[in-house]
Parts: sequence; structure tokens; C-alpha cells
Amino acid sequence: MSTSGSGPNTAANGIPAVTLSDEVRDAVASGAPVVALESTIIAHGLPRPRNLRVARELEEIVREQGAVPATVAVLDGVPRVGLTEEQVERVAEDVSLRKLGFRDLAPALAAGASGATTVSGTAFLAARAGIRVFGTGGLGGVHRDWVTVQDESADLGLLARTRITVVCAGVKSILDVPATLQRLETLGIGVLGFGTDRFPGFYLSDSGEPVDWTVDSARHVADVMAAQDALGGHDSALIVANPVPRELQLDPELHDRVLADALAAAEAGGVTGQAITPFLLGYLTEHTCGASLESNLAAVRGNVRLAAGIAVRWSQRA
Ligand code: PSU
Ligand code: MN
Repeated sequence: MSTSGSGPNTAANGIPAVTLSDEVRDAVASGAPVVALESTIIAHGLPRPRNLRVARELEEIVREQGAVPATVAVLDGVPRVGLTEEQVERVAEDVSLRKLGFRDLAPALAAGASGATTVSGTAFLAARAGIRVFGTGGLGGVHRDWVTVQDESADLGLLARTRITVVCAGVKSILDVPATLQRLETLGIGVLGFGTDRFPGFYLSDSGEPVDWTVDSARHVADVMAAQDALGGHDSALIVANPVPRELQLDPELHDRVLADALAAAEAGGVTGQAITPFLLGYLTEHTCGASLESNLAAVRGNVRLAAGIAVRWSQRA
């Protein structure tokens, strides 16, 4: 793996290995706090041109907490952890960027392609770069029509075998939330409710489902991470489920109504596979007149802030 920010280190087969920005490389090497940020949310999860402002704002939130942001993407076949300002702009503006889950990384590298990384792609590359904390919006999960299409996000399987702490606002209600929680249990992925004993519902502070473990401070999360490491065994992630503040959540009635319409529109339009999540998110934004976008952003901001706080705590233990 390359740790060079100045030009990728080319592996024996001619394919560039993971490239860290100079700032991220130095921070990782010195044990300073670093927070990984995904790029799919920027490229495919938020409307342009707002997405660029959000990408910059998220990096700024991490810095305000005293940590280093490491936005992850694949650009021209190079997997990058930590982007320059120009690279962040490209992620936000280039409409040809693909959506890359973990399994897409190798073909993208081989083809010299560019793409934004999902939770699975980001978590993999961040862990390879030595980063332990990752802040995002919502995880992928089990889709509601799983029985017929078996669409379960690769996020879950990847997190079952990657030692990283992911701060999220739960999973979107476009998914089957109880089934997703069940799969997390089956896969052995720990879930902590941050200041709550309810699993958050992304746009909503409460999905209606319980969580088994509650923590109330970044220090407590770091204690759980240390216990994971002390136990040893195979690597798995830790999910910190951080609810959007109740006063910033989407009106639950509006949420339920528009969600039902969105699911019907996806079915009528035959939208499936990688396209379904961006489709449903776009539909919700449009049909709530932007209200879903505001709760979405409130959730992401809160998660990234908390992720930075956890990264700071974690770095103090070392
Ligand atoms: N949930 C959101 N916004 C998003 C995503 C999920 O609220 O942008 C993105 C994340 O990058 C996540 C991906 O990893 O969608 C999951 O996609 P799929 O279901 O195709 O695995
Ligand atoms: Mn899928």
C-alpha cells in the first residue's frame, strides 16, 4: 500500500495501491485523529450544486473538532484517501462518476475509472489506510422487496469483516429496517444507540425499533472499540447509531406519505439495483419540497461531528 501523496505507488501489476493525501498520511502515522468520509453521498446522494457545499462543510466540521477529514474516492483508477479541494470539486461536479461498492474497486482500478465510494467501498479503503472512524449519513441495508429481489447492500457484509467504527443515523426507511437490524445481528456487527435506546430512522429520530446497547459519550464509544480489540478474533465493525435531533427531524406524517409514493414510483418505473437508493432519495427531496434534504443534512452533520469526537477520544488512548 502506498502512503505517498505525491503520485501513486504502483504495485507490481501496474495498478496503483491506496494513496493517502500528505495530510492524512502524516495524521495516521502520528496517531492523530482522522475521520473517513464517503463520497457516494456527495456524488449520488445529494442534489447539485448543494452537494459541493456540503462536502466542504463536512470536512470543516471534522477540522473544528480537531481531527483530519479523509474523503475517499477513486479518481482515474487511483483509490484516494484524503482529497485536495480540486478533487472534492470533481467528486461533486463530475456527472460521469460511478458508484463504487467494495466489489467494484478492483475493476475500477484496472480500468482507470473514477467513482464515488459507498459505505462498503469507503470502509474498506479507510481501514486499509489505517483509519478507524468513519462518519456518514445512512448505511445501506435490506431492501423492502428482499423476498423477490434479494437486494441487501454489500455494506452489511463488508462491515462484518472490517474493523472500523461507523457513525450513522441508522438506515433510511426506504429500507426494511427490522430486517436490516436482524442481518446486523446475524453478521455479528455491534450496534450502539448514542444517547438513545431506539434505533434511529435517519430522517426520523426513532425508527420504532429498539437497540440493545446505549452509550452517551465519545469516551464510552472508544471504550467499546478498545474492548473489541482486546477481545481479538475476527474483525467486525462497530455501528454508532446517532439520531437526528427531534426538532430537526422530518415531519413523521409527511415522511410516511411521501415514502409510500416513492416506493410505488420505483416499482412502477422498474428501478432496481444500484439505482434504487439514489432514485428514492431524489424522490423524497422533490416531494417534500426539500424538507427531507434538510433533515438528511442535519443527520449527516451530527454524525460527522460525533465521528470526529470519537476519533479524538480514540487517538488520546494510544
Ligand atoms: N443511504 C443514504 N444516502 C446514501 C446512501 C445510503 O441515506 O447516499 C449510499 C451510501 O453510500 C451507501 C449506499 O453505502 O448508498 C448503499 O447503496 P446500495 O444499497 O446500492 O448498496
Ligand atoms: Mn443494492
